[in-house]
Amino acid sequence: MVWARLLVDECCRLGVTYFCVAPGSRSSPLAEAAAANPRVTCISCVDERSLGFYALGYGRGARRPAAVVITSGTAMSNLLPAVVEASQDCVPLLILSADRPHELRDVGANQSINQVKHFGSFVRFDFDLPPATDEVPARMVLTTLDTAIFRATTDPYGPVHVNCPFREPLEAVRTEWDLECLEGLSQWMASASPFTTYIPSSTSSLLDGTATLYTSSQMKEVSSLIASASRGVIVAGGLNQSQTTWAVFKLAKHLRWPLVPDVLSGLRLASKEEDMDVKIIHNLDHVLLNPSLHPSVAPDIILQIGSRITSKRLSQFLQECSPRAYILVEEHPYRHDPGHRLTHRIKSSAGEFARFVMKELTEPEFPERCHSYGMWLHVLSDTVRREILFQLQAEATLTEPCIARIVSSSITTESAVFLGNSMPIRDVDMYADGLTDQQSLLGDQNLPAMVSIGANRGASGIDGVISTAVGFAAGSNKRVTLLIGDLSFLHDTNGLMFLTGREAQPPVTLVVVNNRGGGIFSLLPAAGLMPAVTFRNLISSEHDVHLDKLCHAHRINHILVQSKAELVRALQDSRTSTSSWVIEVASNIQKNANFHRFLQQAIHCHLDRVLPVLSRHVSADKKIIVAVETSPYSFPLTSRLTTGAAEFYRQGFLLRLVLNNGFSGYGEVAPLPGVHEEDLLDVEMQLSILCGKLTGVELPENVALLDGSFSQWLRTNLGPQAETIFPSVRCGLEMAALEALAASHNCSLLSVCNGRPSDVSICGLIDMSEGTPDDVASVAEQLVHEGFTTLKMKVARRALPTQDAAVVVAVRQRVGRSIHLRVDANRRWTLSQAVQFAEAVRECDIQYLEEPVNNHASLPAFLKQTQVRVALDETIDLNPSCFEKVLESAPLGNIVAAVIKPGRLGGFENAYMLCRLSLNHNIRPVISACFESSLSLAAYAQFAAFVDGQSPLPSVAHGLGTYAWIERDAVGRSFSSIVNKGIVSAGAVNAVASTLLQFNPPKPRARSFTSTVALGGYCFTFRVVEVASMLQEKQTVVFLHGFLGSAEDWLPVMHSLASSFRCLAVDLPGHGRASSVTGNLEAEWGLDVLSAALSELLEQLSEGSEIVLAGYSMGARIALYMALHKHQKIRAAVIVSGSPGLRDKQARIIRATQDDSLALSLRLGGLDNFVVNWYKRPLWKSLRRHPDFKNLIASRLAMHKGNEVALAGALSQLSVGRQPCLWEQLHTASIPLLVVVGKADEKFVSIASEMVYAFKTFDKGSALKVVRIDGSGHCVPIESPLLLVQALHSFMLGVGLN
Ligand SMILES: Cc1ncc(C[n+]2csc(CCOP(=O)(O)OP(=O)(O)O)c2C)c(N)n1
Ligand SMILES: [Mg+2]
Repeated sequence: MVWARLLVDECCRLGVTYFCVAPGSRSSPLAEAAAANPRVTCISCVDERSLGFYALGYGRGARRPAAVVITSGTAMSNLLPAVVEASQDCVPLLILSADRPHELRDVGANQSINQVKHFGSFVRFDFDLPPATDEVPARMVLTTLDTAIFRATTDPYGPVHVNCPFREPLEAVRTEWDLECLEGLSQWMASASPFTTYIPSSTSSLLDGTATLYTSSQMKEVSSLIASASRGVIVAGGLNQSQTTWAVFKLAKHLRWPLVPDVLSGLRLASKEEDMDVKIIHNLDHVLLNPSLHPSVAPDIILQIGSRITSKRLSQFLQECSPRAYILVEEHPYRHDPGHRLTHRIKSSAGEFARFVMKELTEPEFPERCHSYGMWLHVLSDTVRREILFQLQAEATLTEPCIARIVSSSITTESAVFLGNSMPIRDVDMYADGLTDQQSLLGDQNLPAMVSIGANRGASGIDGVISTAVGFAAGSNKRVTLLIGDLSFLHDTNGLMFLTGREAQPPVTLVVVNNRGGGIFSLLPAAGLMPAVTFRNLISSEHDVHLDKLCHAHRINHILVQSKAELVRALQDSRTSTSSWVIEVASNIQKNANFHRFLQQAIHCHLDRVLPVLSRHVSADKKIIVAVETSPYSFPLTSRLTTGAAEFYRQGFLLRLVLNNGFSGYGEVAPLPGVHEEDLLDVEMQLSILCGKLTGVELPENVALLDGSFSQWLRTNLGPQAETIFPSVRCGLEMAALEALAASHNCSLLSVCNGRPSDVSICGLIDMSEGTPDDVASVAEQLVHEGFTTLKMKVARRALPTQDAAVVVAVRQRVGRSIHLRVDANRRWTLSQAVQFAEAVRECDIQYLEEPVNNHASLPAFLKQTQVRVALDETIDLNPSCFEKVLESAPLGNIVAAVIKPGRLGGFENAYMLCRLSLNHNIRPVISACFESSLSLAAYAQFAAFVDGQSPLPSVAHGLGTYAWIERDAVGRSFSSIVNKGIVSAGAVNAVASTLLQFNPPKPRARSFTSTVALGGYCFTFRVVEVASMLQEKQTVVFLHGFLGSAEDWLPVMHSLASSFRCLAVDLPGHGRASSVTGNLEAEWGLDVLSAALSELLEQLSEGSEIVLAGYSMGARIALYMALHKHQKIRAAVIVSGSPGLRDKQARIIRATQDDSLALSLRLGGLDNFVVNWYKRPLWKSLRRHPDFKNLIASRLAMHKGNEVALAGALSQLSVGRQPCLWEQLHTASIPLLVVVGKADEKFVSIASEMVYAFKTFDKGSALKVVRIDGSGHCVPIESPLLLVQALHSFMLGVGLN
């Protein structure tokens, strides 16, 4: 009765209120329900044939269906003539036939015939409901009827049939039902609307194919629902065209809703260079592993575009999260609603729908209500993404998730990918990363670059996959990479025949994950519940087929790969090959199942660890960095450093990072000679640029996650050059940032990272380069007396290893067995020396020997020969990837500790990654200092407490005993004062930073002035910006900017070089605020006239000293011209992204004309248009993605507003087409030239190579040096000042300046 009433009620809600009821018993529940419903009109007739025609007539007249209620058996057969007519003439009609339940079918039961699909092809929709039961959600009855009526009433209209089996008793008697089956119905019960509202799109104009109008009030309802969302999410299911995908992307951007992409949407593998306005949630699937997060990630409105979702976890979550509305947009009319949850079903293309919503909901009415929800999803997904990356990297062997990741990373936008069913498609969905810049070969249009992607997900068969993929390659005319399982491969080996003998068709690379069976089944709960043999033979179908021989039979290239590196190489090789390849990747079902479980567990734990920080990240007030200042320090040491450096003092910089909330954090940058590659001057230059660049930037709370978010933050704000920050600088910045956050929350660095305060034990450090064994033993005894239980001694300091050993033996005898003794050889011994030492201290029970040998290749041999426990230090400092190599080759178990120095490794985040890597191998991390001040020691102690708290192994003493070397500190309260018996409480170190003693940031030193040069009827007024060196008698560097630029472009570089050079920058005519040319205005002033004027200016500016002239782009051409015209004051020239001009006369004429017309467009079309179009050129591809780009545009507009005519003049006069070609003169240069180009600036990279060639031809190569700057395109001074400064500085040193 419940179902009958639901059916009748839903009919009424859908406008079907006219019921034609034939007599019968089985149909009595429906008849009764119809009669009981006040909205229903019933009519009856004993002849079902007549009743059918009567209903047909009603449908013809009303253009909406009548419902025919009919009993089982031939009663319904009598409806066939009416159904046929309705079908042929497109008249809506609904047949509700009662039936026997399944157990009474085909058993000779009375009045029972086969009613399923009774009307054959004459109905538009046909469905056999299950017998009414409480085991199925009741809403399924409603969605079935909604679909049926929709199909009956949309083109082509026609009859539909719902077969309704009823079990006895048929009369309305009370039975116990589990009310759970009514779940999800409350909204329906409270309203008068159908459960799922179907909305067809009506194309009003077929001619242009775009103008689709949704006029219905239902669409108004949809748009107001969208507008009311506060936790709206767009789910992009399988979409099959890039246009569709972009429509979804634009819609997400417009609504500012987070976008969850399925792997088949194209957006899951889209470019990683994220448009900041769209939050793409790549890893929601794994976020959902934490059920505790479900309430906070649950949306209130789901807008799903494209119905197929690969992830079962995501699909289930969407079914169960009870949104206010669940809207599905899909072009076909079918019911894709496995959970029976859709509230709105829009039959439409994504493009039409997106256009409608964007038109309906315009910007001002649409506040950023969903912003914080989107942020939340994004930070969760992002930290999961990083954790996945970490775990995949940390696992040395090639796992199936890693295969999916490597394969997805090998695809470019020029190729396509096809995904086999079972685990391949799921692994790519879960573990792929977005495309990198190198993979996006199609240029950018402010839309994400995407690869074409295909899969057979209609029925998800493992059959015919190879054949489909080869056909996909032919159809899309692209090289295809197919990722496929071994069983799927075997299922379609005939498909291999398509790979040979196809003329001029794109090749296919088949990556076969051979786990020798159906790996997917081992991931199911049933796997462990069945006898193993049954499972192997009948479920996972394990086999031992030789795939190589199958390939051989088909004459197809085959390669077997076992490791990450081999897979990467095989994919690279196949990409450049013109034939198809089968890359067989060896895997193992059990290992794969274990790794999947491990990965999911790791992500679960990771989320637990980071959640408090993430919650703060989305809820805390915005923190803006208002200043980053540095102050140099120098403090005396008690004795010489153990690194062997000669000095008795320590130098570095203190860093203060001030936030807009008034709180500050302090950091320390102190490169240690002999340990760091950078020196003080290097870090000073970087700091000067970084302090400027980070001012005004938001400091997000998630930098405290220690999961890679700090790196991401640097990259977001500094662009690719962030990778080039020196480790000591990076560590100081991170320390200051974390301390500033800690200060804002009135807590410690430790708790800002969500660590628990605990005691940190510290190891006493003994320098034993001098003194007798007895002397050293006395020092050790003293330290033990102070409370230390672990001591570390520097060995390899004496002439013979046996002498070092003698000291260790003496110490051991003096301090007794209860004290841990470590020794550190700092890679000073050969293998045989180290072995000699190890033999001599065999009885000393050394905790570990750090870095025994001078070459890490001989470490395995040392471990084999001696059985001594070893710790790694410099080996991991030099290159963390060495760690993996050492672990691969060394017998495990004997490497027991890793010495981890945040100062050397580039900060806490990097250090923590290494800690986790070592912990994965049961190696204990020992946090150590590089002889920094107490400020760093306090931070390191908290970090050590954090690491101990995350480690499953018992903690060991950390290497912070260097405080004993500090004689006078940079902070008032020294670290030594809080160390008690070799232990420091992480809770107590908090106070150290607040007692900073000296902090004197140097004042900014820029000024500007104008200088006038009169020359042959012209009067040039130049505005000059000067950043003076603090020191006297320094060389002068004069900078010239590029077109549209100004002297200010060079300020970061100038500040950075200011401690070594006097730096000046000139505004070129037409640019900047005050520079101008007056006088002979009719005549042309070209490069030659300007150069003469600049020569005169240099004369004025030089103050008698020589000058280095550095120019960028247009400025570079001027600098080169002047350099080649032998201006006597110019000592050297730097050409950044510059060229010697055009060789071909015709090309020069064309270029001059082009520049003239550009100049005209600037004058007529205005500055705004001009600037926008100028930066759309391919030359600026990487600049457009640089974080400074938006500011750059704003400053260009502000700088040149009102100055268009002069600017246009400069564009014409200084056109490459008007300047003389300098190629032939290059070899005449008599001063050193430095040519700098961005590596991504292909055009100028090749110009630079040609310049070298032009030089070499005349045997002068040594005077022209080319530097290619990593991570930069054309605009090097903006994109990569950090590396540019280094290049300039070393060039100037090289040519004997400074
Ligand atoms: C034609 C067909 N038969 C059977 C299935 C059921 N099925 C789904 S996955 C799978 C195992 C696939 O094994 P493999 O291709 O090696 O992938 P793996 O599970 O190892 O990732 C099977 C038999 C199917 N989807 N299609
Ligand atoms: Mg398999």
